[in-house]
Amino acid sequence: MTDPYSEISEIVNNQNNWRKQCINLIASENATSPAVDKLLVSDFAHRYAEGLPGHRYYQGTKYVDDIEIYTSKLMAKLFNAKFAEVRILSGTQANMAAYASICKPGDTVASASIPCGAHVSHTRWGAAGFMNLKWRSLPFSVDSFNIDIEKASEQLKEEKPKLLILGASLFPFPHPVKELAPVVHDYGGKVLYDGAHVLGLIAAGFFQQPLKEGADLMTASTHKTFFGPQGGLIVTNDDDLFKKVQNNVFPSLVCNHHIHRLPALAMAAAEIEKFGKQYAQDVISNAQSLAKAMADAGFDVVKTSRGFTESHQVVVHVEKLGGGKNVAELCEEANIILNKNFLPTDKISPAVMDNPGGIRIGTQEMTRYGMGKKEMKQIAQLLKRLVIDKEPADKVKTEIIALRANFQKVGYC
Ligand code: DSN
Repeated sequence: MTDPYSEISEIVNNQNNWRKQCINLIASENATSPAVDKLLVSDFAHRYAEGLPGHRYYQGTKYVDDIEIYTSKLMAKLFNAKFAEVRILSGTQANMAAYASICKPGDTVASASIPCGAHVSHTRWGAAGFMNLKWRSLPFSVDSFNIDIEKASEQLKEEKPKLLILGASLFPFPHPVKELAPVVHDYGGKVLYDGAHVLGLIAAGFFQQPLKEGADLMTASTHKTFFGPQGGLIVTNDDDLFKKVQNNVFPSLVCNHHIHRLPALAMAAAEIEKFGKQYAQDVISNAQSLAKAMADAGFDVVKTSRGFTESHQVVVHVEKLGGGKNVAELCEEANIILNKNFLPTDKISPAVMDNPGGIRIGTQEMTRYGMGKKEMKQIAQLLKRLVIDKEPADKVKTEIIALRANFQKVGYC
């Protein structure tokens, strides 16, 4: 290596420059504001502060205490919760802290299956299985694209899983928290809501209010519809549960909680507090516009009696267009970034594992860059020309770069 700084910078610049020319429709990402970016780099990045404010195992932590208290209070306030745990580093880790606070090895958890939207950490293939929890999948209705309330109630009453996990990664419609929480509470179980995808919408008062509807705690990541730095979150109103969560976060799951995230997270929370309502409204209405425009253009978009979507997500069947893998790769060639996704109708086999039947699209990042209904229609047309009409990717890419060039500034801040 002759000049490591230049070589490393070149890779970073390649990423920055390329992504400025892309339309990013990955549903689990977002862009941070200049203020959040600026606050992410500070002396906090070099420090340790094991323990809790006022009870640390290190000296030199008085300002860590200040920022941790400030951030926790703001996050709790945003979700009308008594407590917020902000030291956890990711959504999966947040789920692990929740599982450890409620379950013992060998206990059963129940969630949707992965094709029906669950995050892998809810299941036997991810954190739940890793922690020696048994996993049961919940019945799902393809028609309502949601957990089947009646059948799930019966199953929960019969099997009495210690923990019901609601919330999802493929998540166009609110989950039945208020319908299923009483069933689980009746036999002494607990309800966890994984709000990673829809956290920004929930904070703004949209989609659903899981704690109010009966969830015992909500876990999340902080960088999807909630446009903060990458990290995790747990909120609850339950004193005992919160103490357990805190004790599981440290010393079990996190020693160094990457303190430099916290000022950036607090800033993002302040932005959500001020601009979140308008942002969430725009994200959802953009998702609905994009879904309709794609359906009008000939795509097989998931639609129920409630419409196409009530979140940032649009779900599309692409089995007849080459499958999720091929469609996602073709889109990437033209600078549209989205992901292949299992769908509830997929019959799992090695071929489907590689090339599932769907794609998942999210409008939260392009909304933050200022795109609206007009641009959603343009994106639907560009997708049609690329995926249905099979126009050359290079030709479509030129138009995508031109469209994106007009939307470079992060808004709602
Ligand atoms: N993998 C993320 C998603 O795309 O849903 C969540 O962790």
